[in-house]
Amino acid sequence: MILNTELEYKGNLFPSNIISYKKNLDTLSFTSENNVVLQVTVQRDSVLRFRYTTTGVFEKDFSYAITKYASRGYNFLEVTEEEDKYIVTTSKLICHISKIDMRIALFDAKDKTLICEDELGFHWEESYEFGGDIVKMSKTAQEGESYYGLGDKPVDNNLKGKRFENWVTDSYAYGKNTDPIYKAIPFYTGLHHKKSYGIFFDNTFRTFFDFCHERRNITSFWAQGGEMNYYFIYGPQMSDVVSIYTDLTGKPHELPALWTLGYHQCKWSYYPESKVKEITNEFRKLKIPCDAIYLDIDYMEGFRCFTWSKEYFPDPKRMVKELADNGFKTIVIIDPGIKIDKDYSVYQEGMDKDYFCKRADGPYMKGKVWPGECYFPDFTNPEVREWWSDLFKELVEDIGVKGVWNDMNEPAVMDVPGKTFPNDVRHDYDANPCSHRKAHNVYGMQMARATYQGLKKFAYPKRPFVITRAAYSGTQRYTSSWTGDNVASWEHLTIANIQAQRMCMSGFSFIGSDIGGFAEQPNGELYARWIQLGIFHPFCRTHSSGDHGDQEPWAFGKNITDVVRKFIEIRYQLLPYLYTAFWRYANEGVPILKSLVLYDQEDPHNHYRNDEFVFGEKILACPITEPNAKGRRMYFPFGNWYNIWTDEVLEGGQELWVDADLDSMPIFVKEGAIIPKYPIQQYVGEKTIDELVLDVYYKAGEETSQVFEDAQDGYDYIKGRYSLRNFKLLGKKKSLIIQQFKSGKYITPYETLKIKFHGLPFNITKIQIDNEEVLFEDVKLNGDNTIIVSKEFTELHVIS
Ligand code: MIG
Repeated sequence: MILNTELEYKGNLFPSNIISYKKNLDTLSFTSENNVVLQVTVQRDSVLRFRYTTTGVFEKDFSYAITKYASRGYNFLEVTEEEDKYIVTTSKLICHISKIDMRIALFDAKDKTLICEDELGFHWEESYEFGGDIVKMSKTAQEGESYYGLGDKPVDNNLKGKRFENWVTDSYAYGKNTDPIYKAIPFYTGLHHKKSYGIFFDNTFRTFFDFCHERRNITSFWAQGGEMNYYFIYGPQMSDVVSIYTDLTGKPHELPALWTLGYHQCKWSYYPESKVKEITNEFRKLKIPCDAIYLDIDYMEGFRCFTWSKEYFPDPKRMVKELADNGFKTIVIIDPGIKIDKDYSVYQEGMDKDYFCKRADGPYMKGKVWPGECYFPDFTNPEVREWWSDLFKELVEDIGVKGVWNDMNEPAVMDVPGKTFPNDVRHDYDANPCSHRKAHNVYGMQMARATYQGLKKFAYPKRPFVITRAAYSGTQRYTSSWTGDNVASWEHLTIANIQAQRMCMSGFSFIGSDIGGFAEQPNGELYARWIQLGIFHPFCRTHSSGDHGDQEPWAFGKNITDVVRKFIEIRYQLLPYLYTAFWRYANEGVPILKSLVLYDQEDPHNHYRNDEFVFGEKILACPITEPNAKGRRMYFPFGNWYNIWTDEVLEGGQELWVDADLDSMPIFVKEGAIIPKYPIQQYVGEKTIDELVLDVYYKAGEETSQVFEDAQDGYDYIKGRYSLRNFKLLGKKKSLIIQQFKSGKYITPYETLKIKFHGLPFNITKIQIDNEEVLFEDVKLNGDNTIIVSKEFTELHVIS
């Protein structure tokens, strides 16, 4: 049995037989004889919400995770009654609800196969200590079932056989299998018989998930309080499950400004101003592209948030401007702890307005963090969030800071057991007053949200940029994130790879790791290999604890600097490709990184792969995660793949050796793909883009590709000022056709496309654009099969 309390007063309790059923629009309520109510809400044809109470009445329905923009509505809904069960049918799902015990079974509406089935189903224990229930759910694992998701867990992709806990925790130098760490994302996907579904357990208390660990064929989840309240999402494609989960908990509210996808440099800490300048100038001198420079806690006066050290940064506004003139955006850290200091205005205001968290019996929640003894704003109070957002006025509007980094927002407290607030601390929880047991997992999320509101207000008409360490489901609407305090080890490079993939399949794509490792020191080889992985992460930043020496791209000698530069340049060339992937993520919830299982769930080899992943739609990457490697074996998913370094084509569905000395890495492009590229820039906006490069990879057959562009910042794209190129490629033995369908009102700054053909099986003898033959001189056809054509073409034929 699932044991999570020592207070076995009554043991597990179960719903008894259903005695009544009511339907109210999309919500069906079933009441049992012992007063359990199960509410089934049909959110969409493929999404059912299950909510239980054991007292006959529900508490107010409130969630920080679910966005008000979530899609709702279904095509078909029918409820029928049989002797032993109710049957709820939508166009995608059939749900059986057993009359004797409320147990659930879910089936695919089309082929009637079983997708997910309760074992004991919903059950609970009464919580003597806190009141309410410890709510539990158990389901039967299906034959060959695998499990994925759960946010930042530093374990292999497939979660089967393991148990996890969600309680956001400051986890300095965590390791493989450390649990829990910084994030609480109680969402997983199950996969069996080539069909995938997801479960989002929207409960902010400490939650637990067991995937066939305690009992081989049982998957269960439970929480220390609150409601059994979960969403069942049906695919059957895992990529659809993830998109639907992301739709439910929210896509980013705006696209990231393009510069945020550049390379970022960070350290604890760069100070004083002269050091910051030395670093930024070195980037320009060595021609290593970089867009952002970070100031960690030492920029403040005694670690007081919203202040500057007069000694180290006498004139921040001038400095930030000078950095901006050199192409650097300044990003500063802001922690939640506010120093207890009666001469400090943020503290005074917080006290006057009664905005700090308090203990159950009235005293303030006092805790030690960097500034010494602190109080902590209650970010679960909307009024506090509003106040907090206004505190950014000077930093952002006046000084010109372009992004804010929220750290320690688990919240972390030093020198206390549990490293966080005690359970009795009170929170507003948007007018649903509660203890820290319920608010803990969302505290950091609400801080990041308040910070986001501030940036949004004061950066306007530019887009906000926030980065957070702690997160709960839904935090992806407001901010980017990193994986916390990792270690400079080869094992951690592997962990970073899996964590980024896992976050992407948990609805949170704007993620990266501290490149090179935060704790301890990498050698040059490890740093270079980490950069190679890092350029394929949506958020790309080097960061280190700084107590062990330098961790800039040039800190490991010229050979390493050259490798690092080469890969950061690849990132900058791929910016339009990555931006298009972000647009798909922000628009449709499509994850930016796709683990192989998510890319192709039909191939059972993919169910246990960890290292290879697809970046965007078309690029397959696999980092080297061992020292002294000249290459590695990797698995290729089905399809044909071009090696980007050699244009050699490899057939998927097999494991192969790939050469990759230290200056290389296994990177492949799917055949038929059209990959857009910008010229190398030292920072976004350095150059006017006067030509878009399209790398076209021949395929015998059809393939579509997209390129999304806009002003790279600001909100005009929402009003239709974007440029979307939809390409359709059709390759035949002796010809290749590319059709272009354009939409959007944004006029790109370039007039021409430079098209580079890879793998053409014939020599070009004729070229037609929009059905007219053109002269080779006019398109500048050269020896490497590159042509230059007007960006407006609608159909391009190259013919043998
Ligand atoms: O107790 O601000 O994860 O990125 O450099 C350490 C100092 C506090 C932890 C963060 C790390 C940051 C560091 N912080």
